[in-house]
Amino acid sequence: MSYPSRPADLPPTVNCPYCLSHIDTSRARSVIRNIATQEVVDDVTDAVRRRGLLGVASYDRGNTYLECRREVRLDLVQGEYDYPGTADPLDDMTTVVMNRPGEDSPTAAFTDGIGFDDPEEDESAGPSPFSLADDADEDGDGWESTTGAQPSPPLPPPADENELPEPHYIPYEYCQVRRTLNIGLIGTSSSGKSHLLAAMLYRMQEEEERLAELGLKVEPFAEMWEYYVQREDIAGFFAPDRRTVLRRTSRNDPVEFRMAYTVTSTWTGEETDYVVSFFDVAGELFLDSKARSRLQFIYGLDAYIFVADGQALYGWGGKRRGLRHPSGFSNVINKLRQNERLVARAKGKTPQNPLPQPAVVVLAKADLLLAQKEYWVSRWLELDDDFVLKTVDEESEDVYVYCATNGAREWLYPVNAFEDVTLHFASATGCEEQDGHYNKRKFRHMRVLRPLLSLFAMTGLIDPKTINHAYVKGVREPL
Ligand SMILES: Nc1nc2c(ncn2[C@@H]2O[C@H](COP(=O)(O)OP(=O)(O)OP(=O)(O)O)[C@@H](O)[C@H]2O)c(=O)[nH]1
Ligand SMILES: [Mg+2]
Ligand SMILES: [Zn+2]
Repeated sequence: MSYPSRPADLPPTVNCPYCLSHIDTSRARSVIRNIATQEVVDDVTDAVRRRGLLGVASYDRGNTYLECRREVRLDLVQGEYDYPGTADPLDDMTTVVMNRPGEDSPTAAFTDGIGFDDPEEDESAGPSPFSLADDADEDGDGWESTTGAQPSPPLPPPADENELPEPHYIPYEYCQVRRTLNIGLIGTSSSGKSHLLAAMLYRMQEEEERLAELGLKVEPFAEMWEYYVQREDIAGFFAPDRRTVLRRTSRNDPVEFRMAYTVTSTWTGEETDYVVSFFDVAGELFLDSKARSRLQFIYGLDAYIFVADGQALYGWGGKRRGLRHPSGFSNVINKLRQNERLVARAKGKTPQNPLPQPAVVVLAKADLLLAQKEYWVSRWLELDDDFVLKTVDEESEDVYVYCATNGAREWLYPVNAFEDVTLHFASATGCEEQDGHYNKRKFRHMRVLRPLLSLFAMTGLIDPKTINHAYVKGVREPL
């Protein structure tokens, strides 16, 4: 018996959100995975080619994946595996200080890079005086450490630490949707990405009615929510009688979106379905020159959440005195710009400057600043205003001033780099952890939905006028 060469319920090609290749669906395998162990437990390629996803038992449809492996990729997109090494601009706009544990004064100053008000780097003007020399990127891999430190070359780590797993797997149902909104959390180790994401996802579940008022219907994508809350640490974080700390994200965790929603947007009068997915990887990857293959997904994101670590601010005497460690924002932004230039050049177009996607900067762990009664923070953080979106610009201005006057200009780098950006104070927990737990009485999610709703407005999932902005074109049009 001969079967159609590809599943009838998939287009001829599908974009892999992880390596950004185009997959030939007539050659790719379809498999069932055990979500807990992530092992492939069955091959359903034939069944899927005969009947599409209907060929799979209903209880397994949410566990069906399309396999992205080298042989089924129609192209290696620009930047994959053969990324040309180009020097990054020396981009640190903030004096970053490193403390020894227990100290509250700087022991070493890092870079003191370009002034904040400097114009955008001008490609046509040749290398910026702030650019690193071409040979600064010694391993030629296109990633440069922001610290300027020159450690002796370490032994090569095991391949799986840096490489995107080969093959990797895309949820089958994700391949069927036409519109996707891939959102990435960007920020260094321990900045609070995973806690912020968990709090956001939890609040999304809770706020069905108020989301509906904004014209949104939100449903977990496939069985993802069930699996997400089954994770031991997530369950402990959400349980009111436990409130345990989330585990740190391992650099070996699969680069797959953590959670996704099917979001139906209705404010235009028509119903438009999107799959909104969230990428949350180990922050150390953003500062690691070896991890570029694992980080390939950043070039395919439609929107960015920059997570600034409120705990990184040091000193207090009416004013903060800088950052303990770099945020990693500028590394990522420089990579995105570099990619934008390469892709534009390949297509004979002018690179888009600023970058076309929308972004938010979240000053996370802001509860720590509230505890110090810092005026700019306390003005906002205790408001229950997730859905009062008309004040987003006002808040953005305050966050901007706060960062600019407290030694955290580095956190403002996305403001110039992206087409549209809003800035927010938020706290995922409302209090600090102690011995792996949060104080159950103090624990609360503070304003975590607001940045996400602002992104939804900038991307047109809700009416951009709710935040008095225009629609940002960066979101990918369906194929
Ligand atoms: N006070 C306070 N602490 C927080 C908050 N969110 C996270 N933290 C703490 O920050 C630490 C790191 O949080 P994570 O969410 O794991 O950070 P991450 O950015 O995901 O880190 P990696 O996975 O290593 O990249 C944890 O010890 C948390 O207790 C917050 O809203 N307030
Ligand atoms: Mg994490
Ligand atoms: Zn892939």
